[in-house]
Amino acid sequence: MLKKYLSFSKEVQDAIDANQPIVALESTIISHGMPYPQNVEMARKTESIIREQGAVPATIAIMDGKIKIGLEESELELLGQSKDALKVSRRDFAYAVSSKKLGATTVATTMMAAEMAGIHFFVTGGIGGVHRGYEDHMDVSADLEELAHTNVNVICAGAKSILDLPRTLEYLETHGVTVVGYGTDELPAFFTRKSGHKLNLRLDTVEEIASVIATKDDLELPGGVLITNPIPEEHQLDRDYIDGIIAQATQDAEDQHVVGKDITPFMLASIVKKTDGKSLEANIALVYNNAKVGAQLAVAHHNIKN
Ligand code: PSU
Ligand code: MN
Repeated sequence: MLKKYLSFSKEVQDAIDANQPIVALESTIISHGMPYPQNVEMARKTESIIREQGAVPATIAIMDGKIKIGLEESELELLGQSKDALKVSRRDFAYAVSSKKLGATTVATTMMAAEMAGIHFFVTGGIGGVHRGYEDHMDVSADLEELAHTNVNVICAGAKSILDLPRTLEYLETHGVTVVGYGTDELPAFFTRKSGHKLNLRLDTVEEIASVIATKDDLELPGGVLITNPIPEEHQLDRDYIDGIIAQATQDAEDQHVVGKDITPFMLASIVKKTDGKSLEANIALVYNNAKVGAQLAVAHHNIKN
């Protein structure tokens, strides 16, 4: 039954048939995470970086009642330009498919679709988490719950300090999610390499991470491993500078009563504006770095399994 909803691009279908390593990519980062045309350029280049490392990219979205695994150029362009693509979280998934609307998948729903398609690695920029002020509004991204249950390993640059990072780590610990610092003792804070929050596990090679993942699967432990990969030194932003901008954007969101799923896109766009595009450059650079590491990890894991 599920099969009738999945639609594979030729490149991804060929990769499955040839048993090649595949890396999933999300589409909300394209439709709601970055402005056009930089978003489409980022999506294309991210895909080509994954190919250069010997893996096959599979950008995921919901279109015409299908869960698309791998997008054509024209489909990337459509998503990048669309003003009304739905931001599809787990609760929206069935509606987005049944209504045949254009749906951009978040970290949570990209994980769901990747698992349906048998893909176990997924590269993105940053994940959602526990929002600041949690004690008042209980806003926790569905991304965290998905990591707890769905067996897809996610490579990201940590989470932005628009979120409550210590609570995000606590939540992940409670739900049994292994969080790896790739070459770092601290949780990276997206725009900066450091956050001041210690991680429980640091690993310095993709082979070691692949081995943990392969063992986790042998042990039949559910959920995904979260690999946090710091932004390259030369692209990181000054911590005080970006924290100041984030504080202003947080205040704007509050003043304008932005709530629910609109908060993250609002904050991202506001930060890009307030930094004159500097945050966008950093964001794109860290995605490319994650694509490289994520593809290397998928290849290392593939080598263990084959
Ligand atoms: N963080 C980013 N860029 C993004 C997102 C988060 O730096 O594009 C998107 C991802 O798709 C993530 C989603 O899954 O926002 C989280 O939204 P929420 O906080 O509403 O769960
Ligand atoms: Mn939320």
